[in-house]
Amino acid sequence: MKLYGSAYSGNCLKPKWVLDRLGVAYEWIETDSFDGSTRKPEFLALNPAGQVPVIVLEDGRLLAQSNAMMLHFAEGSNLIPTDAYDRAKMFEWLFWEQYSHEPQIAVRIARKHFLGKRDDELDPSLLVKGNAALARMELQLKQTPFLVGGAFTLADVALVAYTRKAHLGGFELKDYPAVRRWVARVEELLGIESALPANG
Ligand SMILES: N[C@@H](CCC(=O)N[C@@H](CS)C(=O)NCC(=O)O)C(=O)O
Repeated sequence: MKLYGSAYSGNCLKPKWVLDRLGVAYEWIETDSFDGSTRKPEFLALNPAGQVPVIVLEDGRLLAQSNAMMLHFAEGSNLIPTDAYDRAKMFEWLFWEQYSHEPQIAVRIARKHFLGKRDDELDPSLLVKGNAALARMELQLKQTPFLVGGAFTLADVALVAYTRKAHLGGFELKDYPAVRRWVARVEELLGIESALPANG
């Protein structure tokens, strides 16, 4: 399998982490989403949306969208709850991540950290809505060790991707202690280096 992604993109790391955890072999093809690579005809033939991540499966079929990719790879594993309600709660977090978390937190990280925009050049609602998303997670993680109760699921993989780097977007994780502890817990389970700032 060939996984096209950028090592700087949380969306791309999500399916990578799942494949690594499940011990599935694949080739990583580093693809920059800022330098025009995802607009080239050969890339658009893989994903007409012009976005990474996208994967070419062993039989040549294509799959894009980080959460769809994770769900495909994790089918039948303990990253997806078997209980129907818990599975639906996992989906609740996955859909929420794409609508209420990633568009604020990942976008602010991209504009501030990667594109070097000053705070006064950024849409002020990104900070407000991003903090609201972190507060929503804090509320849950004060009560349970993972987003879907006691089990580590794809909801945690999806949401840790940008939460662990939220400080690069100007968010203060020290204001969300339960989220901060959860990030460390999930990073350890994924076997990845801590991205949390020492004091932030
Ligand atoms: N909802 C998509 C978002 C993918 C996405 O936004 N990819 C970015 C990199 S993180 C990209 O390729 N951007 C280039 C573009 O949109 O032109 C997913 O979860 O896979």
